[in-house]
Amino acid sequence: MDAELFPRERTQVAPGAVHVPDWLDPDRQRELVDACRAWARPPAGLRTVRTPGGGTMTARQVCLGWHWYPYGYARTVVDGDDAPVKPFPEWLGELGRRAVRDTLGAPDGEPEAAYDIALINFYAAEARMGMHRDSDEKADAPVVSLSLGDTCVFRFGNPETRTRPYTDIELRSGDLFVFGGPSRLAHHGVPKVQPGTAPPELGLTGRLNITLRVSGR
Ligand SMILES: O=C(O)CCC(=O)C(=O)O
Repeated sequence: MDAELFPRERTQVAPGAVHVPDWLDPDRQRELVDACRAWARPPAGLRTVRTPGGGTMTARQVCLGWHWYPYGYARTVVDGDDAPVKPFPEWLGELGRRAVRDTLGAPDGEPEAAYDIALINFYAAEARMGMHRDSDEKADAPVVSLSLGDTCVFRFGNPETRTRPYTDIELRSGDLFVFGGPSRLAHHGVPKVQPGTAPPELGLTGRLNITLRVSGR
C-alpha cells in the first residue's frame, strides 16, 4: 500500500503558478507515455540539444508543432536531421486548455489559448535542466507542464533572476504544473531526478515532461 497519510494538495506556488498533484489518472499517463514513444522515433525524433556555447543539454528532447532550438523556433529540425517537425495533435491542445481551466480558470472574455507547441523532455537518471525562462514565444498564454515517470525536484523561481527566491516542488508522475500571468516568465529548472521512483505499472525508466506552449506565430 503506497497511499499517502495526507493526500498531496493543490498549491499556488506563486501568483499564476499552480501545482496539481495526480491530475492525470494512471490510464491517461500510460496513453501519454505511448504517445511519447511514437513521437520519439525518427525522423524528427528524440535528440540531444546543443547549446551555442558548445555544451549539450542532459535532458533529451523532441518537439511537436514548432521545433524549438536554442534560441528560436522552426518548422524543421534545423539543429538535427532537418526533417519537418511532427504535427501538434488537437487532443493535446484540448488537454492544455483543460489544464488551464482547472488551475487558473477560464480567461475573462478572451478566447482560450490555442496551444501549438509541445516540448517533450526525457530525463535519464543523471539528467537535469538549468534555470531558464520560456521566452522565445510571441504569446503570453500560460505554460502547461505534465510529468510522467520518475519524480523530480522542480525549482520555480522569479522573473528577474536565475537565483533566489525560488521554491522547490516535488513533481511526481501524473502531476500538472501551470504557470501564467505574472509568473509566465519566471525562471525554472529541474535540479534533480530521483531514479527508480516511477510507478512500476507505467513501464517507464526515467522521467518524461510534456511542456505545452502557445507560439503566437
Ligand atoms: O522538465 C520539466 O519539468 C521542465 C521543462 C522545462 O522547463 C522546459 O521544457 O522549458
